[in-house]
Amino acid sequence: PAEVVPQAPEDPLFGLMRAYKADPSPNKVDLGIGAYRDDNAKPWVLPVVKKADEIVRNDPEANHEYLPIAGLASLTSKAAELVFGASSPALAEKRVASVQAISGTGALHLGALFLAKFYKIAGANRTVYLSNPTWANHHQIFTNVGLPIASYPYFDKSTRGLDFEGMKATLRDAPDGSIVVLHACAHNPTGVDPSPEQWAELAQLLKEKRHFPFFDTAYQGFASGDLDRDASSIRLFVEAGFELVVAQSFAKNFGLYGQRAGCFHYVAAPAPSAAETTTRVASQLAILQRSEISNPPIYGAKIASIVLNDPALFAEWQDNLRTMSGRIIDMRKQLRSKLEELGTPGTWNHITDQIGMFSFTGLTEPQVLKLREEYHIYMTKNGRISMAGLNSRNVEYVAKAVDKVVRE
Ligand code: PLP
Ligand code: TYF
Repeated sequence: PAEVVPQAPEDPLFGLMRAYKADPSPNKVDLGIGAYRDDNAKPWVLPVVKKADEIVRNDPEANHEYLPIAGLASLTSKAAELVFGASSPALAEKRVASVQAISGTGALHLGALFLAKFYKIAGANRTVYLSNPTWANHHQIFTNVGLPIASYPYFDKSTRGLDFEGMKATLRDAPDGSIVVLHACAHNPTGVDPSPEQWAELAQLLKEKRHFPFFDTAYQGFASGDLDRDASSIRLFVEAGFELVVAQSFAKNFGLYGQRAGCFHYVAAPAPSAAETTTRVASQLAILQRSEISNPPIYGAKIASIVLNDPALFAEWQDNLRTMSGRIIDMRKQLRSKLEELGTPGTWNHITDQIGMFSFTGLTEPQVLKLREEYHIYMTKNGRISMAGLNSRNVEYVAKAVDKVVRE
């Protein structure tokens, strides 16, 4: 195929990372990639992950054998409890099939592949509706398996909040039985989530339209610091009796980015035959997994499993999650108050209203480029900043630079 392969453009996010690394300025600030940094701008190995890692290393029985096709059972069972709640009727009724995946991306891909192969139901539409904007990789993940994609309005530029009316109108007009991708919490890139009341309305709308919910949960516990609260959107839909799927990542909430730990979950709608349906689905997921990756990676899975299965370590994990989410919330407050003290033109309440890893600042592309060229502050061109890139030493510098470019 040599002569027909065109040069592909570099991934913009990784291009940004490279430009940051190459910048010799001592003042440079990385607000690009969505990875947690501590107050010293360093990656943070969660103390609980260090402990679990020690346990893995010191296990005299440990080896490097293959995991089963569906992954480490002690992980997938607890991962399901984490998303759906330990007392979820869906779990008790054996309506959940869980498969370990290559982090969130691999779980999304496995789900996309599963739907591409089996979502061929009379009267249902195969189009996948994505929020506008969404995590850029969503477009390629669904397109790669041959599913058509469309978008629903999500972000309201004027309020820098949710365009709820626009979202509902498009989902109402969409053909019945469309696939709808929803960010469970801490929407990437906007940091804007529906309220509990809005989630309830969405569940009702999707029910009426017989749409198929595909949840992406990459920030559970990372958004509010409360694992249950960050899973409440998914639990609401499960309670409403949907058949749905969930792509779950442990990259951010365990800081296990490069270990590629995650799970894919299928939930059958409540019915007398639901457990049997789930068994059939699990058998097909195993076949897809077999041809894609044979079996998932073991190391990060063991670490997450140890934490999820030990009550003391689990409590410590929750504490570590509160450390991360708390520092991010504190940075939101500081950035907003410094901009307000400077009297920077515009309103800045959205910085503290938005949640999770990111803030959609409203800065324009020329302002973003000026911040990069003149102040060595790196963010994506859409004005998204990774809040974790801010710390007690650079937040003032960033606020002053933003103030300058906004005034120009
Ligand atoms: N989905 C969303 C919305 C994300 O922001 C991310 C990571 O940034 C992912 C999924 C998947 O990440 P990973 O494959 O590293 O788990
Ligand atoms: O939005 C972000 O910052 C993420 C970061 O495999 C990321 O896209 C990078 C690599 C990856 C998953 C997520």
